[in-house]
Amino acid sequence: MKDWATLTTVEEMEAVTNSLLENGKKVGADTWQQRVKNQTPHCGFGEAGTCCRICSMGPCRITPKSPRGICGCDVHGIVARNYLRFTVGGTAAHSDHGREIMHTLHQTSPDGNYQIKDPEKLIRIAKEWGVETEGKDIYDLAHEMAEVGLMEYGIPFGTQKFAKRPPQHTQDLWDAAGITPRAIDREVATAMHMTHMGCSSLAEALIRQSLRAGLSDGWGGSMMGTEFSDVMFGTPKPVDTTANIGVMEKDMVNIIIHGHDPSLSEMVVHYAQDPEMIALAKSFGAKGINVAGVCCTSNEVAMRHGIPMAGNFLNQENVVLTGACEAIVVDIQCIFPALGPLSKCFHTKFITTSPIARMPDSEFIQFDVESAGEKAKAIVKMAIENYQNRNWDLVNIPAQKQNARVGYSVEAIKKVLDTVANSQVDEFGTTKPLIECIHSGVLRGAAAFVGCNNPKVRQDAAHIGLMKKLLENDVIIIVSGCSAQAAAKAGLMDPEKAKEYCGAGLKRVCELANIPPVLHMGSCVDISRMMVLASDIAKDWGINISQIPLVGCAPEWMSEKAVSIGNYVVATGIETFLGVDPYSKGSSEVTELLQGEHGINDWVEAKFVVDTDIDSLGDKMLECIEAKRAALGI
Ligand code: MSK
Repeated sequence: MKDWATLTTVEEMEAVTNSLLENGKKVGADTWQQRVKNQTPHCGFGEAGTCCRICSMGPCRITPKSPRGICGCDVHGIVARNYLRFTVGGTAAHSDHGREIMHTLHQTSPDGNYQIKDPEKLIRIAKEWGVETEGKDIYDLAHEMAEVGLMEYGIPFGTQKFAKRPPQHTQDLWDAAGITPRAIDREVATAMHMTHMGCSSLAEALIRQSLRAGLSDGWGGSMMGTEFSDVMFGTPKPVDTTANIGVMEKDMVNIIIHGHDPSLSEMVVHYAQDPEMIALAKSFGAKGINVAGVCCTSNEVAMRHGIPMAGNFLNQENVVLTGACEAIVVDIQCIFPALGPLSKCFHTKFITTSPIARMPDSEFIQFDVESAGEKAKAIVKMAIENYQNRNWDLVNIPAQKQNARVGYSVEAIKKVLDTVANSQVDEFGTTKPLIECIHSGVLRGAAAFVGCNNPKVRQDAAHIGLMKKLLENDVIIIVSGCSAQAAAKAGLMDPEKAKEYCGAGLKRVCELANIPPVLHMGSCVDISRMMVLASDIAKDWGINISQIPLVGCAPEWMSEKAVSIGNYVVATGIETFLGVDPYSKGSSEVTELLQGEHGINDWVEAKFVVDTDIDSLGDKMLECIEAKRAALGI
């Protein structure tokens, strides 16, 4: 096995960050590294989940001397209520993103700002939902589907349409556990009602609702967000790009897009390629316009257009610290409010665009479907005009960059693998070649990496370290969110370099299929793609999802969305490994429910494994994969 000679190490990335922090010191910039120090140590009650401030009799904090809150709720009820509220914050955010996508779909038109780029996918989903497609204009169908999809948020009776996608066995488990998701908004409202003062304090019921709300996200709001983004912006196919801070260009106007909703970023990308805008940039002395991304917006446009990825969650301040960022344009979620004051230390324009994410010290340009083109053009123009305000003494773009091949939607994964196995493939391919590789032991299994960075974990070290361990052991990796960017920055998505770090079986598969061993499946909303892939593998193999040698992992997660994701991944039957505790350790009962053999494991055939020792977490992931292989007799 080669050493990390051709990859970028965490140490090298840290050295680059340190040089950027030095840049920041020159202008008195405040950064998260300093704020973490200011905030440490964290509140022990908060970390254990044992503080309740749901009503105004408290806040109540549980200790051995005061084992119940003023209302009499015990520690298990308090921790479980906090856990459920933590979950539905994420469910609401993800699903509201999906709702916005459905509203955009409703306003698509052949000559408007948004069109239908994948009509076949729209028709496929319409048939799945029982919507008549024959003889319909594709835009009429899109509008009808948008209305049907929007009803999923508030439908008064029945359950979610996409909840019919997984194998029957999974659906039966959900029904038996009483967690099949109903209307998305209802699951969020029910959770808020259950956790209101004087309602549920039974941990088991609260955890059950956490799973149900999570499922309404993963097999509801997020899934619609993904599927209909593909319909409007195109289903991703493999495309080459670059990653890490070195994607910023010294002599170009740098526009950084950050957030989640592709409706904004697609438009910014479009206008940055407009010859009129490029000519304008040149008139200001720049060589052109360079758009690069941060966080999941970056994943969206990298997957569909090969737009370079400047970094993940904890790199968002780094792009400003280069002194070469003309504008950082954000939409929703995972945006540091710190970007406002930080931008003011440089010439950078911090542009917020969504009423959902309003921030001080930003320029607010409200983005909407009708005026999207006009607004995006104005934003690009604003960035170009700002190029002349750069302080060249502060420009520091470290030369760290790796090649990455991204764009592995479920459709793309099936097609690329099936093309290797069969000269004749049907339209979309199947998962059978992947199953054969796992069955024969050429691949030991698969791991789905998701989630964020968290200053509690050395940035990217857990993502990259765990991936390296699994690759060496012939475990293929699918990845999304900021985990994907960690891999890309390191070079693990470079098909040439990364295969050298794999075991012999995985290396052979990568060579035959011409793929990297870490397959980029998209943004955090796109974890729904992973659910579809797992579901298709189970159906093609004729086993249950929980039997597949497949594990989920979020080693550096931090957001409420990640908790919602964790709930739906585990409820789908995939054992899920976490490197950060979800504020549940204060209750033995909740810990047992989430992590024990006879809690949620009895309901959905999977559970959480929490271990902050990352090496030990990796060992447990490999053990889990091998145990599943042994149980299958392979
Ligand atoms: S952006 S939720 S830090 S993955 Fe989706 Fe990254 Fe986590 Fe936000």
